[in-house]
Amino acid sequence: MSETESGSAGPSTTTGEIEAALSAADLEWRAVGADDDAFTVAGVRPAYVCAPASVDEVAATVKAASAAGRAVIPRGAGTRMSLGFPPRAADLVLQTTGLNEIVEYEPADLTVTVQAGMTLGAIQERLRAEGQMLALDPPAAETATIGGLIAANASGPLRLMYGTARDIVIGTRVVNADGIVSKAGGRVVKNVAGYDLNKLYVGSLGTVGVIVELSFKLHPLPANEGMVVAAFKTAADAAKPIAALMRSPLGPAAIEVLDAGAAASLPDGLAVDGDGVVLVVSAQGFEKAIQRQLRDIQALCDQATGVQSIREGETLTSVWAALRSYSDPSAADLALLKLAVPPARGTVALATAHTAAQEAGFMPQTGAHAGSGVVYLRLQPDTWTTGALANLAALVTRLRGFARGEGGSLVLEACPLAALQGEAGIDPWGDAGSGFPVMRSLKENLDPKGTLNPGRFVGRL
Ligand SMILES: Cc1cc2nc3c(=O)[nH]c(=O)nc-3n(C[C@H](O)[C@H](O)[C@@H](O)COP(=O)(O)OP(=O)(O)OC[C@H]3O[C@@H](n4cnc5c(N)ncnc54)[C@H](O)[C@@H]3O)c2cc1C
Repeated sequence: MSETESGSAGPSTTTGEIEAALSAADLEWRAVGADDDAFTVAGVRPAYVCAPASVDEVAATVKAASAAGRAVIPRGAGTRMSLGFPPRAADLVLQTTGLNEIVEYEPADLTVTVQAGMTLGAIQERLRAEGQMLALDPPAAETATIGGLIAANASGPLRLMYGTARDIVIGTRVVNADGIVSKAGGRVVKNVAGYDLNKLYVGSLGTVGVIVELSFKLHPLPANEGMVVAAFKTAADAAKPIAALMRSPLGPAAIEVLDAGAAASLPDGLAVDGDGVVLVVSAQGFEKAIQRQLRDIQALCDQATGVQSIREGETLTSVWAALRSYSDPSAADLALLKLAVPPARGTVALATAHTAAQEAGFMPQTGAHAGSGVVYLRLQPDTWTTGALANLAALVTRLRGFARGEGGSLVLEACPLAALQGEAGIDPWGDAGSGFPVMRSLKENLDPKGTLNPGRFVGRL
């Protein structure tokens, strides 16, 4: 694999080998022009783009690229392509959007198998007709492909109730780095013999295989929903009802906390200022159970400066939009830091991130899936000056130290390209710890030529 063009703005190869290999396999592709940045991956412009229309074509494409010793960048809708280091090489972008069909749907079995290029929005629409859903609610759900979401292990507020992708993926069909198609799991809920490779592919960032098909277990759509929205003077005040909720048998669907910056996108009348936070608790299920939950949750919020229950559809929709937007990585010139800490420390992590960001000169927007211990910090200064980039680097180091001290981690999920380069030189992933030699060995064995997304992942795998 050529590394000469690493981080360059131009095409990473100009040789004809890959053209010859793709043409020999009777595949369609196009060269990327010098002024075409639509497919640029973290500053590296690919030489070619193709959009295979079948699993066989994906396999033939990867095989051809591998034979030519060229790098393949899998791409869905492109909503999370900024995640990770710039690739060492990006010869061919392989778009999965041509794989957009439901392969098999059995409502009675509560399972579905879909092609990886379908959008989550299109999948949900089909399932909704049968009163069912795929229990994943990441940002950009309407436009993101299911393959990309699973490769990035994206999730949202409902992870508290349903878990994340690893809990609902039951089968994965993958084109491996040599172009061979392989399958893990299948269409029944208990079906894995040997290592559970499904778990490996989830969150592997397309570095060990191109996901072409996925099977999921499904959930019924909740019959009804209500929310309690409560304002508190500080995150510490909100921590008390959260701890009581987590110990209770109430089983809320989501427990979210937003600082003043993130709460600004809530509907009118729900915002706070200064160090105030808004706690949002969602209750889903049967009507009587919801009424009971809302009453009990409100009672737990006795320290709140304001509390209300929301049952009305339009306001619920607006609150959900705000809850999904604070972790959306797709805005331009955004730095998005994701901290993971034990759930009981979620509000402490939120307050720590908020204060540290202010001290670094930023106006933070901070939101937390507090019941899961996941905190997102959004920073969008007017311009990313050299000073702002240096402040970001120092902030990442400081908060990574904090998260590690809590037994957790920090990942930089989005940032301006300059933050990964030059003096700022931020590592978006951080130290993978003692498991890293095993990860490296896996990558070397599954992708010995470095064909798939080379250099993007943890430790530049
Ligand atoms: C070195 C390292 C250590 C980590 N340690 C922890 C930890 O101890 N605890 C923890 O909760 N989280 C940790 N993370 C964060 C990582 O986000 C989780 O492991 C992740 O798998 C679970 O978070 P999530 O479900 O919210 O996924 P998300 O945050 O939505 O996804 C991020 C994870 O998915 C993968 N990924 C990211 N972007 C893409 C993409 N575009 N395509 C394919 N894959 C992608 C990566 O594997 C990354 O780890 C760590 C990440 C790294 C890199």
